[in-house]
Amino acid sequence: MKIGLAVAAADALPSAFVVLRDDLCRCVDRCAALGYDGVELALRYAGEVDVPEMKRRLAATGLEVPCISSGQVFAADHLYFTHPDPAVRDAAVGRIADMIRLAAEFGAKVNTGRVRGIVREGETVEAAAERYLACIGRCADVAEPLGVELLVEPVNRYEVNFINDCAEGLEIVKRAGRRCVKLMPDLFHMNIEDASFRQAFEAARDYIGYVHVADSNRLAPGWGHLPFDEIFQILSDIRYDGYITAEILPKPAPDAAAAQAIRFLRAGLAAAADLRPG
Ligand code: LER
Ligand code: MN
Repeated sequence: MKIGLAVAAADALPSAFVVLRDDLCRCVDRCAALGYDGVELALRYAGEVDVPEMKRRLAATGLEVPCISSGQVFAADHLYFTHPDPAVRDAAVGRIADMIRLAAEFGAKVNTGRVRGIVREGETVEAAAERYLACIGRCADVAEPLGVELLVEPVNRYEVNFINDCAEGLEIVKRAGRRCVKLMPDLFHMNIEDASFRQAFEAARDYIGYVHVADSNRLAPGWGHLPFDEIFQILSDIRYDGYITAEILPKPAPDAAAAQAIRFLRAGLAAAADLRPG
């Protein structure tokens, strides 16, 4: 498993749940100094990234961009896949398609997170699901030839009212029926929505493309009350070998939180590997 950190540009809104807000290339240098393997870029527009300069920073540091995330497209611009207005859906798909083309430059995945949208008052979950699936299908048409995976992230009920737990995420991934569409469990949301970490991870084991980690309070792992020893063991048991990326709040201070996350996650993964039967 590799360890990433979610970051955003200096002007990102508070609704981008990231620990570092800085020039994106400087974020890469800061993550490298802390010992991370990768940097997840939380973007509003694909055009925020200076591709040649970012590639130079990645080559110089040996870091990767494993994922581009897109929550600000929903939170800042209110564009989403379940919207009743086709023009809004088209704009959301267009923004994600640009991020897919950007992700292809880096071998990254694209998290479609909150861009999934909501079930609006007076509408049914099924109507939302149908609009959502049509949009994900259009994104998959762009992503598949480029070899980019699209991630579906269950998000807790206090942020959206559609695709909240891993079972709902898994069902929609299966309904999408596209090999590039994968599930992205996030421990923070799972702690609210899923009855059992083990049951949820085991049910989804063949569909997981990426994992977000935070503690129960969205602070760095180790600073809340999630059962991390058990979670590391589950990830090892299901043979998950992708990225776990810390999506945490910049508290008590960005660098202290980022340092705690990498220290805690490296130690926990090493201990779980030691316990793994050969
Ligand atoms: C994003 O990864 C996330 O976890 C949400 O809470 C907000 O988009
Ligand atoms: Mn997340």
